[in-house]
Amino acid sequence: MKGWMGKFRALSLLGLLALVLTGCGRENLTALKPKGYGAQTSYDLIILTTVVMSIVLLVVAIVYITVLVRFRKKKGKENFIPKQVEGNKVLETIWTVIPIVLLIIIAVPTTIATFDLADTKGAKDKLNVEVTGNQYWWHFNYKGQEIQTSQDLYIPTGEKVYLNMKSSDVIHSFWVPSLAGKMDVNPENENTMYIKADEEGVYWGKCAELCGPSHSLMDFKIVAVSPDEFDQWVNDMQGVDPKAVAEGDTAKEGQELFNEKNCMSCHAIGSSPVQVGPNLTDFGNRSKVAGIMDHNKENVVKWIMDPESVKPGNKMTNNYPELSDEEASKIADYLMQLNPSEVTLESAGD
Ligand code: HEC
Ligand SMILES: [Cu+2]
Repeated sequence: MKGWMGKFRALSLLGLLALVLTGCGRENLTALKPKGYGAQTSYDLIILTTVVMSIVLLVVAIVYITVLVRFRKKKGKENFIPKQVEGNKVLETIWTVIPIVLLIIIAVPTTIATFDLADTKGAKDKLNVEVTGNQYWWHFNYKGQEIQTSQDLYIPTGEKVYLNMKSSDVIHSFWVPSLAGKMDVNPENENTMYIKADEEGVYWGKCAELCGPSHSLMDFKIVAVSPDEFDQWVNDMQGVDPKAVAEGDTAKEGQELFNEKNCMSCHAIGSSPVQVGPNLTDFGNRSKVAGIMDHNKENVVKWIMDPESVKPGNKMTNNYPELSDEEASKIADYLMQLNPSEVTLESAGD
């Protein structure tokens, strides 16, 4: 392919790619369909700046094309020089003042939104959750509630929920595009933010800071349920007896194996603060295994037998005794039974 045809081809391919990629994204993983206060605020700013910039683009394009057409070299007028307007006070004033006005139109709402979204003064008598980012999963500790959980963060709709965020290892970034902007999660200092969901639903979250080989697999969910359902969920979670004996022979054996095989040194069931690995109190209620695989027994067994093949570099690999398929299957039976609440991702509409 030579000359302009080659360029044309590359260009049309690029255009096609752009078209196809705009189709990417999930309903509950996009900043362009805001479902919460922070995301709505950011979205409004995106629209405002896009409108202002489009007007600027349009005006500049019109002026540019007009000048190009009107003042180009014409036949018979090769030596014609248009009137010179250098130093024209009116023009200079116009193109100094208009950009200033446009910048003010953008800056004022942006500054107000920035302070508003960082305002955590109201945190005291609201729901506070301590969020910990870990390679490659998220932990949630409901302050003063004796509830610890991982992977899925349940919140009531219509309320600001305040997050105090830290990392146990490297820098991560907490991002639920449909609900709020990103927040870095650092090992040294605590960052704070709040989230507020308008509607019930399951909102997908991602780690947005490269944190290791399984960074792109560090997914989590925000499960927004009605305030009543949330109260019920809190009750159910607080009522969990970590020592309750599993139902059914295999699950019972699985429970014993879970205790024998060192799983407990990293995974807590109940409100114990151990968090080397995800808290499994409501593991049976989750929609994913390890945050990414479909939630079924087969995948639980797969994870227990070979976590490395699912999430390279995770901290569970090689840190527990070897298990047979049968043992893993029994443990999976036990873990799938850990479903303390009727309030689940399904009741939030997932
Ligand atoms: C050295 C600590 C450690 C030990 C011991 C350990 N795990 Fe894990 N486990 C982890 C970590 C860390 C993760 C999270 C991995 C990730 O997502 O990056 C995990 C994840 C899991 C998950 C997925 C949890 C979820 O929320 O989806 C299951 C299930 C699990 N482990 C079961 C077990 C079982 C069963 C045993 C015992 C045979 C065990 N683990 C032993 C650290 C450990
Ligand atoms: Cu991360």
